[in-house]
Order: sequence, then structure tokens, then C-alpha cells
Amino acid sequence: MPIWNKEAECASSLARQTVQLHRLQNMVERVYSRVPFYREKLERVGVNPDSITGLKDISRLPFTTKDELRQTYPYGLLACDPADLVEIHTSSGTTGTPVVGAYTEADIDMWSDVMARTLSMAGCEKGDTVQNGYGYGLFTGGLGVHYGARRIGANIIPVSSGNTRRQLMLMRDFGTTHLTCTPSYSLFLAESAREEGIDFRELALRAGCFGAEPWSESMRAEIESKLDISAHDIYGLTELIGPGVASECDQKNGQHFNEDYFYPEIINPATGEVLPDGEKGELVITSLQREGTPLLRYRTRDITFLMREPCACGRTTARIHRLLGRTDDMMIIRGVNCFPSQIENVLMRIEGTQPHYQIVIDRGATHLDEIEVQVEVEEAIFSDLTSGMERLRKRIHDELKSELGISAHIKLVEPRSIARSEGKAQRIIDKRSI
Ligand code: DLL
Repeated sequence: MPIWNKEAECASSLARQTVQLHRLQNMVERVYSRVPFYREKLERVGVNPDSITGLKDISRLPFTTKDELRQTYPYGLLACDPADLVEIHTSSGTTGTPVVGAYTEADIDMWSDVMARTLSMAGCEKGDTVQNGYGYGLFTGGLGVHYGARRIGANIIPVSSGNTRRQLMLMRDFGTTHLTCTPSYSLFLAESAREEGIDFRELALRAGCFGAEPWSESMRAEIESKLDISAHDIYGLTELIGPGVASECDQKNGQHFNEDYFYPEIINPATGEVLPDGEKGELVITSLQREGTPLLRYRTRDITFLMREPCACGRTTARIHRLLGRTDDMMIIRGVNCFPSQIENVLMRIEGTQPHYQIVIDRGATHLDEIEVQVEVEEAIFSDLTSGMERLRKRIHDELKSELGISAHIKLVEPRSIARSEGKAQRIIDKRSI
């Protein structure tokens, strides 16, 4: 298997730490001198650029949270001259205030490098054809993969997400060797292929890079057998760059973290204490090289642990275990991040509904996420003629669609029919067996 950037990916720990320290010092200097938000935060904890004399000093830096990113929207964390920006992405979350990633030319160059590493881990080389089923646009999946494939010199089919029949046609006619999309969509493609009479064993497809949503080893096994490919887990988030933060090699034993650009730590989410390798906790990431929107100790809310045992592929970077969950209750439905609170807000502004609801997420026969929102309605409405119920159901459906960007099934239920809890209400029932 090709290793895209041997110097960075196979560096000795001394060489890597030297690069990391140098970049960390530059980064602290950069945000201290250019971002008032960070200068104030650093001053509050008595840290200035000269305080960073070793990598261990990273623990003296304050955390950055998603709320702070929202509060500083749109350009409060910009660490470069706005005239140097060449691209903007925002999170798929639809909470009103998106999280912004701003890129300079150098940032896109770095992104291309880490995505070339990612695709190479799945065996992609010049001469291969990458069918990119991640959405193009503000979402980072589409363009991230695109830049990586361009860097490698592979042939890229920028089909974007959806349009299943066309995906299958392109895959067959252009001899796609690598597929990139969400893991659930790859299974949907497999189902549709069967209906179209397409046999994956007769296609040129060899591997896929799947991420942007949680999945599991059993789902990997299903994808690998149904699509007859090698399936690789890839991780990233808009705040840090998009995909390209960490990805799996052919050993499939954790995702190699691009530590020369992103410094990983695992913390206890309740206390902020840094945990040793191998212990489960919240992943915190510091940008080591980013001009547009660098972040210090960003709390991802993703739960995993770090592994540093040598990997048979020859890369020496630390790996993160497949993600184990999130510290918050963010749901990822068909790749769209949404929170129960958004659903609640919509319900609460619609007259006739009660503040008792439950969200059921499942993957049906199609392998795509389905969301059902069960809402208790007022007695008077429930006993009303069905047309009143239907109007209310449609209104909730439409308002949720405009708020979340996804279509939910709405089920209106009788007053007091949803189970009450003495402690925290269980709002979400996630039946997806992933
Ligand atoms: O999902 C970036 C991406 C695009 C990653 C394409 C991989 C492939 P966001 O929309 O900002 O960015 O969502 C980031 O998605 O904090 C995780 O909770 C979740 N996530 C991303 N990759 C994985 C993965 C993109 N491999 C959030 N496994 C992250 C589980 C993942 N969850």
C-alpha cells in the first residue's frame, strides 16, 4: 500500500515532537497576536507565547468550545488577513449559527496533503478513479476528498451525494475503483445495485473511505461483503479542517491521526483532566498549522481513546479507536447533525402540541436513517376530526423540515401515552444497530 507522505507519517517520535513543538509555538504566537478572543483567554490563564517551552505546556492552554465558535460567528476567530481567504465551509448543523471553517491557500494545501494520505491508505494511486459521493458545497466531505484525489492525480468523479441510479451507472461505466460516501449510503447503494441487477464482483471497485457518521465493525463487515471492497473509516470535523484529521490504513486497527497538523489529547469530559493513552474520554484537538481558523484545544465531544502501539503498516502516528459516542446528545441523521433541542423548539412553538415527545431513529430496509417524532397532542385536538390532526401533522413535518433540513415521520399520539421519567426524560430512542 502506498504511503503518501513518508516523512510525516513515518517520522521518529523525536522528529515528530520537534515539528509539533515548533508548530505549537508558532500557533500560540499567531493566535495571541492576531485573535483578540484568544489573547484574552490566554491572558486570563497567565500564558503568553513565551510560556510554551515544551509540548507538555499544551495542558496550560485553555479549551475552546463549540459555543465559543458560535458566539464568535462569523469571523471572530479569524487568524489571517481576510483578503487571504480562498474558501469557507460551515458545519452541517442547522442550529441557526453555523460553525465556520475558513481556509487560506496554505490551508487548502495542507488539506490536500492530509486527504491524499487518507485516500492512499485505501490504496488509491494515480490511475485510479474516485467516485466521490460526499456532498459538495458547504459540507467539507465533498471538496475535502476532491482535493486529496487531485493531489494524488487520481481521476475523480464529483457526483456528490444522492442520485443512486446514476451513481451505479457511473461506477460501472467509468470503472470506479474507490468510493467515498457515508457508510450508510454505501449500503443503500448495495441494495439498489441488487435491484438493478448489478453485481459488485463484476465491477472494478476495490475500496471505500467512509465516515462523517458513526458506524461499527459489523457494518464494516456488511459493506465489505456486499460491495466486495475494503472499507476504511475516516474521521474529521468542520471545525478542524473537515475529513483528513484521522484515517484507517489497511490494518484497520484505529485511525492514524495526522499529528503533525492536529495535536490530539483525551480528557475526562467532566473534569478536563488529561487521560493517559488507552483511556476512554473526550477527544480534544489543537491545530498545529492553520492560517484561517486555528483552534486551541478544541473539545470535539467525540469519545474515543488513543493508541500508540506500532502499526504493521509502518506509519508511526498515534491512532484513535473507532468513535465510541459523543458527550452531548447530537444526533447525526443522514449525515446532518441535529440536536433534540431543535426539535423541541419547533414543537414548542406549534399550538396544540404538548411538551412530551420522543424521537425514534432507525435504519429501515434501505439502510438510510429514518427519524420518527412522536408528539403528544392536546386532548381537544386528539378527539378532533382527522382533518385537524392531519393539518397539525403536516405543519410539524414542514417546520421540522425547514429547521433541520431532513424529513421526519410525524406520529401524533394521545395525551399521556409517552412514558414519563423521574430523572432525565429519554427523548431519543436510537434503534440503529450499527
Ligand atoms: O463529518 C467531516 C467528514 C466528512 C468526516 C467526510 C469524514 C468524512 P462535520 O459535519 O462537522 O464534519 O461532523 C463532524 O461527525 O465530530 C463526529 O461526531 C462525526 N464523525 C465524523 N467522522 C466520523 C466517523 C464531517 N468516522 C462530526 N465515525 C464529528 C463516527 C464521525 N463519527
